[in-house]
Amino acid sequence: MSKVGVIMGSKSDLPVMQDAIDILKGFDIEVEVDIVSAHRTPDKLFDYGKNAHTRGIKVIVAGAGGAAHLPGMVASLSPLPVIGVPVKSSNSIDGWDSVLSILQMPGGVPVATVALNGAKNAGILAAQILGSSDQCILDKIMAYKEGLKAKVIDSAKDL
Ligand code: RP5
Repeated sequence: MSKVGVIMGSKSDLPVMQDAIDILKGFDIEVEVDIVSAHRTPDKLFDYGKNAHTRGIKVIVAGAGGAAHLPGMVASLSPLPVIGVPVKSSNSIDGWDSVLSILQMPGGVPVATVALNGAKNAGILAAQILGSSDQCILDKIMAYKEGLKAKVIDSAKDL
């Protein structure tokens, strides 16, 4: 079965990254969660980036804050698509540091960057990537979108 790898630079990122884990599990997608620090565990980062695709992971969601090198470094090492989540962490100035560290990648090494603390959208995007070749996941995403639509229409009834 296809898996999504969710990694983060520190356990302190988990309250934000949990949104990606929850939405993926809601789509019944298997998630492998780990803490991989670009700066504190560089050897683990290299091992993860080089080997994630060999154990069924199809997409990587990587979150980090401040000098957020994890998503870009993983993207440089892995053939898999990488979705970056900028985290507003204790060492962020205002969050822009996290955003720009992940967003401004050089040509040839893409990281699909979501909004600050936007782990939920990262999870949905990872599911959509898997869904492009898996009808069962695609059906769940279409149902999810129908749910979004129904909520908006319901909310307008009370106005
Ligand atoms: C980054 O530094 C981590 O991704 C985290 O967002 C931030 C702070 O880490 P801790 O000092 O809380 O472990 O590398």
